[in-house]
Amino acid sequence: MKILVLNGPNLNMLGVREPAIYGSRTYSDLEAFIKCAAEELGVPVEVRQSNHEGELVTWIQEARGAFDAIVINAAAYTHTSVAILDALKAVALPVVEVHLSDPMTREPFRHVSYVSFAAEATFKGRGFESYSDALKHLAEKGDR
Ligand code: CA2
Repeated sequence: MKILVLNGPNLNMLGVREPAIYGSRTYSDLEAFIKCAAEELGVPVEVRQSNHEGELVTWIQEARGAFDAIVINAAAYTHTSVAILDALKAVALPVVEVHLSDPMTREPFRHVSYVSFAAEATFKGRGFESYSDALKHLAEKGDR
Protein backbone atom coordinates (compact mmCIF):
# COMPACT_ATOMS: atom_id res chain seq x y z
CA MET A 1 0.00 0.00 0.00
CA LYS A 2 1.45 3.37 -1.07
CA ILE A 3 -0.13 6.50 0.41
CA LEU A 4 -0.18 10.04 -0.97
CA VAL A 5 -0.32 12.69 1.77
CA LEU A 6 -1.50 16.07 0.50
CA ASN A 7 -1.31 19.34 2.40
CA GLY A 8 -3.10 22.48 1.29
CA PRO A 9 -2.55 26.22 1.42
CA ASN A 10 -0.56 27.98 4.12
CA LEU A 11 0.49 24.78 5.87
CA ASN A 12 4.02 25.72 4.73
CA MET A 13 3.65 28.57 7.27
CA LEU A 14 3.52 26.19 10.22
CA GLY A 15 5.71 27.37 13.08
CA VAL A 16 5.87 30.88 11.63
CA ARG A 17 2.56 32.24 12.99
CA GLU A 18 -0.44 31.18 15.12
CA PRO A 19 1.46 28.77 17.40
CA ALA A 20 -1.50 28.78 19.83
CA ILE A 21 -3.60 26.98 17.20
CA TYR A 22 -1.09 25.03 15.12
CA GLY A 23 1.90 24.62 17.46
CA SER A 24 5.45 25.84 17.03
CA ARG A 25 6.83 23.04 14.88
CA THR A 26 7.49 23.81 11.21
CA TYR A 27 6.21 22.29 7.97
CA SER A 28 9.47 20.37 7.53
CA ASP A 29 8.97 18.97 11.04
CA LEU A 30 5.50 17.82 9.90
CA GLU A 31 6.93 16.14 6.79
CA ALA A 32 9.57 14.37 8.88
CA PHE A 33 6.91 13.29 11.40
CA ILE A 34 4.68 11.82 8.67
CA LYS A 35 7.60 9.97 7.03
CA CYS A 36 8.74 8.57 10.38
CA ALA A 37 5.19 7.43 11.31
CA ALA A 38 4.81 5.79 7.89
CA GLU A 39 8.13 3.99 8.23
CA GLU A 40 7.13 2.64 11.66
CA LEU A 41 3.91 1.33 10.13
CA GLY A 42 5.74 -0.07 7.11
CA VAL A 43 3.72 1.94 4.59
CA PRO A 44 5.46 3.92 1.82
CA VAL A 45 4.33 7.56 1.67
CA GLU A 46 4.84 10.57 -0.53
CA VAL A 47 4.17 13.95 1.12
CA ARG A 48 3.34 17.08 -0.90
CA GLN A 49 2.14 20.61 -0.14
CA SER A 50 0.62 23.20 -2.44
CA ASN A 51 -0.93 26.63 -2.08
CA HIS A 52 -2.77 26.12 -5.39
CA GLU A 53 -6.17 24.47 -5.70
CA GLY A 54 -5.58 23.35 -9.31
CA GLU A 55 -2.27 21.72 -8.44
CA LEU A 56 -3.94 19.75 -5.65
CA VAL A 57 -6.70 18.70 -8.10
CA THR A 58 -4.06 17.53 -10.61
CA TRP A 59 -2.15 15.57 -7.97
CA ILE A 60 -5.40 13.88 -6.86
CA GLN A 61 -6.19 12.91 -10.48
CA GLU A 62 -2.65 11.59 -11.02
CA ALA A 63 -2.90 9.43 -7.89
CA ARG A 64 -5.07 6.97 -9.81
CA GLY A 65 -2.91 3.91 -10.53
CA ALA A 66 0.07 5.36 -8.65
CA PHE A 67 -1.20 5.30 -5.03
CA ASP A 68 -3.55 3.12 -2.99
CA ALA A 69 -4.97 5.83 -0.73
CA ILE A 70 -4.94 9.58 -0.12
CA VAL A 71 -4.56 11.36 3.22
CA ILE A 72 -5.51 15.01 2.80
CA ASN A 73 -5.42 18.15 4.87
CA ALA A 74 -6.93 20.51 2.32
CA ALA A 75 -6.54 23.38 4.85
CA ALA A 76 -8.83 26.31 3.92
CA TYR A 77 -9.92 24.51 0.71
CA THR A 78 -11.61 21.97 3.00
CA HIS A 79 -14.36 24.53 3.52
CA THR A 80 -14.64 25.91 -0.02
CA SER A 81 -13.52 23.51 -2.73
CA VAL A 82 -16.07 21.53 -4.69
CA ALA A 83 -13.24 21.00 -7.24
CA ILE A 84 -11.18 19.06 -4.70
CA LEU A 85 -14.25 17.10 -3.60
CA ASP A 86 -15.05 16.20 -7.23
CA ALA A 87 -11.44 15.11 -7.86
CA LEU A 88 -11.42 12.94 -4.71
CA LYS A 89 -14.67 11.30 -5.79
CA ALA A 90 -13.45 10.83 -9.38
CA VAL A 91 -10.19 9.17 -8.41
CA ALA A 92 -12.14 6.55 -6.42
CA LEU A 93 -9.34 5.81 -3.92
CA PRO A 94 -9.80 5.55 -0.15
CA VAL A 95 -9.58 9.09 1.26
CA VAL A 96 -8.81 10.03 4.87
CA GLU A 97 -9.26 13.65 5.95
CA VAL A 98 -6.95 15.17 8.56
CA HIS A 99 -6.72 18.45 10.44
CA LEU A 100 -4.22 19.70 13.00
CA SER A 101 -6.92 21.63 14.86
CA ASP A 102 -10.58 20.69 15.29
CA PRO A 103 -12.40 22.96 12.83
CA MET A 104 -15.75 22.16 14.51
CA THR A 105 -14.66 24.02 17.66
CA ARG A 106 -13.56 27.11 15.69
CA GLU A 107 -15.35 29.75 13.58
CA PRO A 108 -18.67 28.68 11.99
CA PHE A 109 -17.20 29.03 8.46
CA ARG A 110 -14.90 26.09 9.28
CA HIS A 111 -17.78 23.80 10.26
CA VAL A 112 -18.50 22.63 6.71
CA SER A 113 -16.05 20.20 5.11
CA TYR A 114 -16.49 19.41 1.42
CA VAL A 115 -13.63 16.89 1.73
CA SER A 116 -15.62 14.90 4.30
CA PHE A 117 -18.15 13.95 1.59
CA ALA A 118 -15.41 11.85 -0.05
CA ALA A 119 -13.61 10.70 3.10
CA GLU A 120 -14.09 7.36 4.83
CA ALA A 121 -12.68 8.80 8.07
CA THR A 122 -11.56 12.11 9.59
CA PHE A 123 -8.84 12.60 12.21
CA LYS A 124 -8.68 16.09 13.71
CA GLY A 125 -7.63 18.12 16.70
CA ARG A 126 -4.56 16.05 17.55
CA GLY A 127 -1.86 18.17 15.92
CA PHE A 128 0.72 16.08 14.03
CA GLU A 129 -0.80 12.92 15.57
CA SER A 130 -3.89 13.41 13.39
CA TYR A 131 -1.67 12.32 10.48
CA SER A 132 -0.27 9.23 12.24
CA ASP A 133 -3.85 8.30 13.24
CA ALA A 134 -4.84 8.50 9.56
CA LEU A 135 -1.88 6.38 8.43
CA LYS A 136 -2.60 3.82 11.18
CA HIS A 137 -6.25 3.65 10.07
CA LEU A 138 -5.19 2.84 6.50
CA ALA A 139 -2.40 0.43 7.49
CA GLU A 140 -4.75 -1.54 9.79
CA LYS A 141 -7.38 -1.69 7.07
CA GLY A 142 -4.74 -2.94 4.60
CA ASP A 143 -3.89 -5.82 6.97
CA ARG A 144 -7.36 -7.33 6.75
O1 CA2 B 1 -6.50 22.45 11.43
C1 CA2 B 1 -6.16 22.28 10.26
O2 CA2 B 1 -5.32 21.43 9.92
C2 CA2 B 1 -6.72 23.18 9.17
O3 CA2 B 1 -6.92 22.40 8.01
C3 CA2 B 1 -5.68 24.25 8.94
C4 CA2 B 1 -6.11 25.32 7.94
C5 CA2 B 1 -7.49 25.87 8.30
O4 CA2 B 1 -7.93 26.75 7.29
C6 CA2 B 1 -8.52 24.76 8.49
O5 CA2 B 1 -9.74 25.34 8.88
C7 CA2 B 1 -8.07 23.79 9.55
C8 CA2 B 1 -5.11 26.47 7.91
C9 CA2 B 1 -3.70 26.05 7.59
C10 CA2 B 1 -2.83 27.27 7.70
O6 CA2 B 1 -1.89 27.07 8.73
C11 CA2 B 1 -1.20 28.14 9.19
C12 CA2 B 1 -0.13 27.84 9.98
C13 CA2 B 1 0.63 28.86 10.52
C14 CA2 B 1 0.32 30.19 10.25
C15 CA2 B 1 -0.76 30.48 9.44
C16 CA2 B 1 -1.52 29.45 8.91
